[in-house]
Amino acid sequence: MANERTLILCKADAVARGLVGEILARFERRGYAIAAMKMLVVDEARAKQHYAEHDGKPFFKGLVEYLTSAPIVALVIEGSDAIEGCRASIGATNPIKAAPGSIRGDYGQTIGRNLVHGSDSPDSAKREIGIWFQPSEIFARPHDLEKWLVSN
Ligand code: D4T
Repeated sequence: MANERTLILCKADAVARGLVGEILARFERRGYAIAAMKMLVVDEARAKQHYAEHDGKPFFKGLVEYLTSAPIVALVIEGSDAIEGCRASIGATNPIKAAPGSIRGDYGQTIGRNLVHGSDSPDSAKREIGIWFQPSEIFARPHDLEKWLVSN
């Protein structure tokens, strides 16, 4: 088990359809913490940088258009084995193949509108978090949770 941070994007369809709360609730209820979060409109350069590994593929242009088409919510999610765990919660890339109970399996129909992105490896997570967040925008997980549950 490793404490990991992963980059999550609630893409344009997730925001437009009002599913951000539902998506974040799933991560939080699994016990992962939100370490960073922002809503933004993505410019083409950042979208291309994020999806650089797919440059040249037939779906690349549509992917960049989709990511830049409307506001998204970007997050850093933290927890034990968060990279693999969040990928499991998100489900297979193509929603039609994603297991019921996963985000894509419950809310998605097509691969071109698959709602959420999650980093797929520690190297990707490091690279992607650097694209979307400054170090000063990322916060430590609360280790003093008791303080927020009890009032005096
Ligand atoms: P992301 O990166 O968005 O979390 O998706 P995955 O990690 O699950 O899948 P991916 O990197 O292989 O694909 C990135 C992105 O491209 C879209 N896509 C992918 C598409 O529109 N057509 C395709 O044939 C493929 C393979 C969907 C996700």
